[in-house]
Amino acid sequence: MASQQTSPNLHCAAIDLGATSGRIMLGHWNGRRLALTEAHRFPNAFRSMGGHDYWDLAGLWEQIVVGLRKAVALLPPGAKLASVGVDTWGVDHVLVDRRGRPVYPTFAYRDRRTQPGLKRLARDRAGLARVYAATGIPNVFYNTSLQLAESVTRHPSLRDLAVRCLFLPDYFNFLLSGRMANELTIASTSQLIDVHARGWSDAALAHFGVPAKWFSRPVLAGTRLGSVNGIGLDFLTGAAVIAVPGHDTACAYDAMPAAPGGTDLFLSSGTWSLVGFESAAPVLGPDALAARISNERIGDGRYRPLTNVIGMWLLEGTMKDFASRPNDDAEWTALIAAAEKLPAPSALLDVADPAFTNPASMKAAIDAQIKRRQLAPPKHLAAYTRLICDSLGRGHAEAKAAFERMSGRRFHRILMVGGGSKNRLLCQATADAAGIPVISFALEGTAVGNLARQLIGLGALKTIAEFRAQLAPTLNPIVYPPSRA
Ligand code: LFR
Repeated sequence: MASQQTSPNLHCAAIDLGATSGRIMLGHWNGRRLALTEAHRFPNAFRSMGGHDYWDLAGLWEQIVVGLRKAVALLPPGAKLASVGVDTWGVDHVLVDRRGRPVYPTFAYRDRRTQPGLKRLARDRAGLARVYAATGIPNVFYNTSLQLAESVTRHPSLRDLAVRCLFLPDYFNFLLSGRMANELTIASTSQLIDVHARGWSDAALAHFGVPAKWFSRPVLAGTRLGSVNGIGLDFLTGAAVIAVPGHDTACAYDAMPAAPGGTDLFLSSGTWSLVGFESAAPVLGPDALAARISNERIGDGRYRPLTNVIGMWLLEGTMKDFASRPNDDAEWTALIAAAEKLPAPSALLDVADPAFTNPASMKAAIDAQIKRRQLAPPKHLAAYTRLICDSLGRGHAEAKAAFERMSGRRFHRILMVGGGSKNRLLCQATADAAGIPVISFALEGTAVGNLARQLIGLGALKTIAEFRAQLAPTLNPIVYPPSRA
C-alpha cells in the first residue's frame, strides 16, 4: 500500500529566488539519492524609480515560467513533474485584493522608506523590548513590520483596499495554484509572528498598526496547496503546488547534513551570511536582543536562532566599481588566489556599519569607513576581496561566540552552504577567526532544502532528519581546519 505513495522516481522543480539571482532546479529522487539539474538561472536586482527601490514582480514571474518550461523539457520521455515549490528571500510581500490583484507596489527591502521607523523603534526601548519578547525578531531595517507600518501610515486607505498580505513565495504559490496562504517560515521573518505560537502576534500587529485581517493562520512546510492551475501553465497540469519553507534561509538550513546533537553551527553564505543553529526553543531576553538574534522558524515550526551578517553583498557591491571584476569561474579563482597571497590586513572592517546597507557606491562606503579610522584604503580589487573576506570571517566568529554565550552550547564545526561556500578565502578566514573547522559543501542549499520539503509533502520521505541521513554520504565536503587551532 505504501508503495503507491512512495513512487521511487519523482521529479520536482524548485523555484529558488535570491535578491541577486534566481534559479529553477529540477530534482530527481530515485528513492535514495537526489540529483539536481539547473534548468534556468537568471540575474535579479531591484529597480530604482523616483528615489525608491522596487522588485519587478512581472519580470520574476516571466522568468519562473521560462524556467518551469525548461525543467519540463528536461524530463525523461513519459515522465511528469510531481510538484513545484517556491522559496525567496525574506520579508518582502504583495498586498492584494480579493482576487489576488496587487494593489500596492512591492518595495525592495533595502528601500530607505523604513529608516525613520527603524530609528523610532530603536529609541523606544520599552516598545522594542515588548516587540522582541512577542516576536523574537530584532529591529532590522528590512522587517515587514516596519515596511507595512510605513505603507499604512502613508496610505491609510490601504486598510480597506488590500484584503491580504502575501509574502513573495505565498504570492507565487497563489499564481501557481490559485490558493492564498501564508507559510510559517517566511511569515516568521516579518516581526509579526508570535514567537511562542504558530499564529500572528496581536501585540506586534497593534504596535505597528497592521490590520490582522490581512493574514491567515500560517501553514507548515509540506502542505499541499493544490494542483497547478494558473493562467498559461497548461504544460504543468497534474503537478502539485507544495508549500516548502518559503524563506530561502530555512530551505538552506534544511539542507545542512548536520550531526545529531546540535553541535554544528550553520552558515548559509550568499548575499547575506546567515549564521545560526536549530533549536526546540527560541533564544530571548535582553542579551539576545542586544546581540540581534533573530528567532526565525523551521518548516516544522521549530526555531532557527540566527544572526544576519552583511555577507557577499559587500563584495558584490565593491566589484561594480572595478572593470577588472571576474566574469567566469576561472577569473574568480584567479582573484581569490591573488587575494590569498596578500598579507593579512592590519585592520578589519566593521561589517555592521549601516552605511553598507544600500550605498550608491560600496567601494566609496568602505573607503569612507577606513579613512575615518585614518587608515589607507586597499589599492586594488584583490586587496578589497581579502579585506572583505577576513572581515566577514570575524563577523561569523563573533556570531558564534554570542550564540555559545547565550545558548550554553559549544559548537564543534561550522557547516557552510551557498555561493560563498565555494570561496576558499572566506571559508578559511571563517575557520581561522572561529577556531573550529569549516566544512564546505559547495551545495545549492536553498534548492536542495526546497526539494527535500517537496519530497516530504509527497510522502516519499518522512522527516528532514531522514533526508539529511540519506544526503550526507553523497556529498564531498571540503574541510578547512583553523590554521591557528
Ligand atoms: C537571505 C535572506 C535573509 C534575510 C534577507 C532579507 O536571502 O532571506 O535570511 O534576512 O534575505 O530578506
